[in-house]
Amino acid sequence: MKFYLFFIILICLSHTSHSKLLSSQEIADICHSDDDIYLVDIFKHRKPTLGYQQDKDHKNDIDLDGDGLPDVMHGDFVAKVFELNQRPLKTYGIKNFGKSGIQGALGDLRHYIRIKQIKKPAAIILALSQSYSLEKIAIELLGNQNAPITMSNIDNYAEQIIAGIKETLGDHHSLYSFYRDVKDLEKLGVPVVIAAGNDYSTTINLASLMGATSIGALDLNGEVAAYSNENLYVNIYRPGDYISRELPGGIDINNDGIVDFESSLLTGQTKLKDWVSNNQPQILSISEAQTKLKESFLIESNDFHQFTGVSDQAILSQYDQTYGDVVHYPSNMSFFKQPDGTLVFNPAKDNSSDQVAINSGTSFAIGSLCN
Ligand SMILES: [Ca+2]
Ligand SMILES: [Ca+2]
Repeated sequence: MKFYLFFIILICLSHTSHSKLLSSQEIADICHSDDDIYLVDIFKHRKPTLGYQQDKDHKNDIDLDGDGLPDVMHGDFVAKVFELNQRPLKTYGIKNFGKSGIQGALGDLRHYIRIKQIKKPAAIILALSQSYSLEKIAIELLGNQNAPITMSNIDNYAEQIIAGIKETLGDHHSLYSFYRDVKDLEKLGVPVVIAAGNDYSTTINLASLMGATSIGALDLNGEVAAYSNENLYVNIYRPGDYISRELPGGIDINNDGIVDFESSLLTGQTKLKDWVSNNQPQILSISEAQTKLKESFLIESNDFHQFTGVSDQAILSQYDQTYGDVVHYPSNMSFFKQPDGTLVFNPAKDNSSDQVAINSGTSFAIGSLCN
């Protein structure tokens, strides 16, 4: 009896979720179809097709003009990136990325599809990242700190991890409800596409092992971006780095000479690149950064010759107190040290003077889905 049970368990464990990942061809078919693609995100500047438009006094999170002060919300930026690829987009606005936000959005969309209030969309895309280290998965979700789990065999444990989420965090937790939503939408024939996560491949985005297709980011050289998660759940990559260039009238993010965000949206204070060239910025190690968050300084990054700019408006989330590291987003104003000791901001590597900021992330790679 034990022997049979062992085989039944083995069969369950060997079940992989790979087959549900969309292929490049399926993504192309989605992009070329006449069906809608819905982006679930937070919008403030743009009025979403469905859902909630964030209040005017809600703090923005994307800095477009490089002064360290955010100008628009995440969803405003992702939708803009998407539309620069000439693919129409519908949007569902949420208040936050917490439980009620995603769960409410996917629940509403599922309901509207079922009752035929909206036409079945070609895909739903969103940037849900719930990162767990292998150690945390083993201890908290598998209940066994010695579980022989690795980045390459994790899919063998997917079912157990999902069961662990239900058991440990509860079936109302955002992760478990996301899993149920993905399964329900799959039954309705609607794939869910997510950002792979910006964790430098050190952790796993648990949303990736739930049957959603994860999109990783490419850098400006067309290589997998350093920050992008790269693991067995990520089979599609898209450009994730967008340089802001200052033009008369606003900011251009795709270097076509056409303004994408008008000046009226921008905070327009001293640009970090100007501040750096006019001051002798204090260079701190990551461990020293926490106490200086209210001041302007540069953090020495892992790359010896690279420094990450932090302005006095930098938000505390840039410093991850648990791990003592600076999280990738939104601290991505990277300066490089020249042989003469000066620091330059030159992400385009063309020395152009109109570069003022760069926004990078796998969220923006989902914006580039139909690139
Ligand atoms: Ca700004
Ligand atoms: Ca443009």
